[in-house]
Amino acid sequence: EKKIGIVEAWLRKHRLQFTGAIRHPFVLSIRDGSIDMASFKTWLAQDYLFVRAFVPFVASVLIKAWKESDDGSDMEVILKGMASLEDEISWFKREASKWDVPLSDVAPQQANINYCRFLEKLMGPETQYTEVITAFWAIEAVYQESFAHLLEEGSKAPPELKETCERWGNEGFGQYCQSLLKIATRRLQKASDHQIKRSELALLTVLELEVEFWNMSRVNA
Ligand code: HMH
Repeated sequence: EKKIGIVEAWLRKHRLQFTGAIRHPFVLSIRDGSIDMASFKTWLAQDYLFVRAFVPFVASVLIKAWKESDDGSDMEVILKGMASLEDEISWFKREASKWDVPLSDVAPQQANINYCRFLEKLMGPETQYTEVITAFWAIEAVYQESFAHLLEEGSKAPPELKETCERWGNEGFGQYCQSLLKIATRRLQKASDHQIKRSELALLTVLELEVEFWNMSRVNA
């Protein structure tokens, strides 16, 4: 079995699911400028809760890298990503106060609860590094691909959402995603068929959960 470029092969195989996650109507509504700000506020509050739950998930990936990785530089990539979440949480708080979104009374919606439950499963000791690093890359890559599209030519994204688009669409974040992809690809090359299968399933689960997460903001518009 040829295992080189396995993630790229999966993205080709699951192209519809991937496109569904990175070209969601919510994201496209930002791009064409038709976005309803109530939807944006819902997304903002829910994503704040998600990112808070994402911190312990990334911490668990870091621990697995330390215990299971054959390459010491993995830990540095993950640590950098984890450190940037501190700034991200501050940004959510600033952005929420700008839009008068009270973060203290936000209750997680079902799609958010489901996503966080999946993260918790990945955090467990029974889930191996190869699978979690693949899921980690996928989670970051969906946001990177989604928001980078809003910075590209032809985007009519409202100026007040430019900062949001740049947060995940910027080139540095893109390079960070490439680093995660490189780690995942390296691990998958050495993985058992069982781990490969599980990692592919984790990717598909992330894509579904991301679509549900975007859907959340539209339902409450
Ligand atoms: C739902 N997926 C979701 N929120 C995020 N902030 C990211 C991915 C990227 O970290």
